[in-house]
Amino acid sequence: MKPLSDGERAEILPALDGWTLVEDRDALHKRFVFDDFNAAFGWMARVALVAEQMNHHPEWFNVYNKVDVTLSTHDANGLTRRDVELAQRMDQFAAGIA
Ligand code: HBI
Repeated sequence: MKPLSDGERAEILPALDGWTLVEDRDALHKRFVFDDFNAAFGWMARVALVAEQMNHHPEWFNVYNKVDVTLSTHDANGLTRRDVELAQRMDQFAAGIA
């Protein structure tokens, strides 16, 4: 799996909603905040099914209504299109548009 090129990064990353580059590794981070734990965990459950279908899994940490997510591709030791795709799916679920 090839990491995103500089051109792809310049094009794709600014278009992601609220995702930032992690300082000490080639990864994306976003904190999702939900109304309560039920909403947070329900979102995680939906994402988990998609992650399994994609065979591409998030690194995430949940406390009550917040979920901190870090995306990177282990096999590429960096960001790939799979991370972008999963980030977009996560945003769609969180926005209730999917
Ligand atoms: N998830 N984020 C991420 N990165 C990977 O490289 C990855 C994964 N889930 C499953 C997976 N790779 C498998 O292809 C390998 O563990 C065999």
